[in-house]
Amino acid sequence: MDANKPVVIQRADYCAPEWSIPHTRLIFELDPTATRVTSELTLVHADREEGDSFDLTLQGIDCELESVSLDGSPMGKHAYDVTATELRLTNLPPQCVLSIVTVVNPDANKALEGLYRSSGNFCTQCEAEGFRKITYYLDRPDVLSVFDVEIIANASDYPVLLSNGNRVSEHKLENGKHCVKWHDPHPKPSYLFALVAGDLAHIEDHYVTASGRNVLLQIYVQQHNIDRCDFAMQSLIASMRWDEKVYGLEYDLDCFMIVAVDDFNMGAMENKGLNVFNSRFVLADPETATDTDYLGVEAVIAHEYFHNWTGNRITCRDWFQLSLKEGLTVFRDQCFSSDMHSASVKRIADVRLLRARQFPEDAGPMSHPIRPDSFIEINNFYTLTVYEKGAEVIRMLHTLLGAEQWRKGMDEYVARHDGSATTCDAFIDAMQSVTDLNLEQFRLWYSTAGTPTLAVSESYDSAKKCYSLTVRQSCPDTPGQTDKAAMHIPLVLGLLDASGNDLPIQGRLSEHGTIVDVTDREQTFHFQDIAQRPIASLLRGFSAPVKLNHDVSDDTLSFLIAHDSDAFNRWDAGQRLAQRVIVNVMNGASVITAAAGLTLALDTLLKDDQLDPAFKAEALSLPTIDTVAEAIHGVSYVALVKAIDSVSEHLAEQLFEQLAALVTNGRRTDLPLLDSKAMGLRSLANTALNLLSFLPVEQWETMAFDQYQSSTNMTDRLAAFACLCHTTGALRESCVDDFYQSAKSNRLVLDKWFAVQAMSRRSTIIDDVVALLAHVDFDTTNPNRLRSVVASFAMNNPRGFHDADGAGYRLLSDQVIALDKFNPQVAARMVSPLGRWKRLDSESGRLMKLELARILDSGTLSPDVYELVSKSLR
Ligand code: 0A1
Ligand code: ZN
Repeated sequence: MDANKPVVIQRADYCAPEWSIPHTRLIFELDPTATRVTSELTLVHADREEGDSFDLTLQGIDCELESVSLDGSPMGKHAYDVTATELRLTNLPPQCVLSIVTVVNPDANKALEGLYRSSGNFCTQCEAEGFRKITYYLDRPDVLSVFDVEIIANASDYPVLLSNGNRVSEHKLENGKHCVKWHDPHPKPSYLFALVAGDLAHIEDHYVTASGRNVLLQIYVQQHNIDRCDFAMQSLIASMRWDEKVYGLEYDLDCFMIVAVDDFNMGAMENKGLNVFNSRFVLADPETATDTDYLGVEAVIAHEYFHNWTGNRITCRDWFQLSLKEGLTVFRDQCFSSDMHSASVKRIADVRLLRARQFPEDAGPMSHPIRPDSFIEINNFYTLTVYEKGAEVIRMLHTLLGAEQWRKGMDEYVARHDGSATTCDAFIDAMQSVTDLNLEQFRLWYSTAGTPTLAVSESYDSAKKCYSLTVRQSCPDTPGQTDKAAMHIPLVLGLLDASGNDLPIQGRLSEHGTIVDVTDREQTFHFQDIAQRPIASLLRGFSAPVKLNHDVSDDTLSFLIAHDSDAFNRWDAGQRLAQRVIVNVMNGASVITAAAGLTLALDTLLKDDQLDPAFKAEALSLPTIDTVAEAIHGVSYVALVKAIDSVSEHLAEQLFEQLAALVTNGRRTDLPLLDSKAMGLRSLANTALNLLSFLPVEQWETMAFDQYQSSTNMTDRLAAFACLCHTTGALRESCVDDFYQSAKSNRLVLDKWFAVQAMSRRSTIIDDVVALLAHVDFDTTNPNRLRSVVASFAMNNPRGFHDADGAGYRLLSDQVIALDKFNPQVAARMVSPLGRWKRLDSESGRLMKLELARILDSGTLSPDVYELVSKSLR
């Protein structure tokens, strides 16, 4: 595509498809460099009563067209027109069968979209528009078809041949080949198609659904990973049970298969009945996976499984509606994880991610509503906004409706739309039909970009015993949107008396407190019969994805840290206090005075035996550099990093005894590895170790090294290794070698080896990263390996990335330029750290902008990278 003439797709231009494809038959003759795909489409025109000949345009890219036949007769080349992206046919009868033969080259496919090979096995990735790289098709989500698939391949190289739905038959062919047939009875769009073929091992289990269907569950992996799948299987079974219990939603095929592949652009893919996963979200055992990895496996397995209803049975009408399935499914997987573990710790983790990554996205050049209005490349819109803010919007609906109405609304949504492709508006319509609340204003969340701010002021009239809160909402301008209308924001709150008890207040109750409906630009809410001036706990449970401006004293924050009955707000008060301390130190305050209150609050928290250790770990973790940076215009990362280092060092000094005790004997080895208490204690001990690592090295190095050597699980081992990676000297070098020796036979562990080094605080970090990029085990064509170095550095190592002379920016842009030549999707995902130049101090901003310009001038760019870079430069 010509980078200067991008095609912009507009949501408003949506037209229903003229043709439907009630049936699709596919035959794959697999070959690494020349796979023949025969596609037989049964086509029906919507106006079949009104005419006898119609045009048809199918999408197809990078597939060599061998032949086309209509109702069994070969069509001459003059009868159709092939362009780089389309196959155009004219004069078709209103009902016909079109057979198309294409040849594709899986081995040449390094974009990992369409049909490709990973570790010698064939697999596909079709969302969003990858099916067109396999054959010509109406490659859009609102064309639903019943698929029959035949896979033919050499039986010794590819004994396992999988596709969607139920297995129909398998038979031997000549020349050592075999053929397996699959039938998927559920009509689906092309993006949910999948094929996998290879020499794979599997584990299996069974699940009997509530209505008695016996489902065969299989997880396919490369032979050497067969002992690392059990946790994924347990997670799948737990997800199936949860969806039945919480939503009454059952599985609908005779088998459910998961395949782990090493080369995958994203996390995983919900193809009907045949989920394909990045191996990092399937494989887990104590020697190779951290606690965070285990939680990731469980959450992603659940996410993809839940898509079976929210995504597959009910899919999106067009790609602008992506949040219809993604926001809803993320919300569902978040609820699942909070039911499986600590709800407050899960909520804290989700909000951390939102603040550190989605808020900057919403304030940057790519800011878009959860339902975007236009795009150049849809792959660029699989964003934190569509997924995570989308989930927050669903969570607000859940809060507003309450659990009971929410479930009714979901039942209604399923009843109305099962088996079809629909819209975000239709989802809200279903919810509206079960509630008396008016959801009209709430719909603005779907069309408004940017993070709203709630500015709150309070007053108390002791004579009238009336407490008043004045709330002003505003939303910053974002590209193409100014003067935004006020939104409906559920502000959940509690009022505390001087001993920290919740005062009774009138109003609708939610799980976390009383719901106040903020709907105007400015509104005052009065609370009567409040006997004493209360302390307000606002936005409990983070009831809306907004920034809260509530100017309270440090003492009030300390009070909330100690007393708030809402665990999330207890944590958040600590984060607000820490953020204040960091900013004050950055602006010249002495750390001793600035951090006194925070130190005391943390000291008290750590000594509280009643508190969940996992929660303590969250409280002890300072806000990330990017989260603090987000609040400062013209931020100097160099100054900010200095302030954070000095606050961290001070806290480590002050809390040394407690922190060291946590590291040396704060764990429980008598409990099962995944026991939540054991996990919480590990998290706390390792957070403590990380804080200690800000002290001079002689004060903690031995502790870390002992932990590295004696640990029996990857969580503790990696945490110690990560700390040692910040240092220089012999101990570090020996650990780097030792870890490498034990990691080199396992890709996922080797990724960690790369990642922790790319995230180190060493002053030589740029050279370190350059060396990692030159390492024999570095491989740019493997997205996980690439991310373990490049994304770890550019997204998780702000102190290295924002190197004062711009070397970090240059390093990233070099990678983007090189990667864009063969994997545009992943290249584009690396661009976002460069989009923040307007928020930086002028010199850093200038250097960053230069790199964006350099990418733009580097030659022909993919639409993916072109869209992000050109929008970032505006
Ligand atoms: N639908 C998947 C995410 C996904 C999206 C695009 C992909 O390739 C471009 C792959 C996966 C999910 O939400 O899990
Ligand atoms: Zn998803």
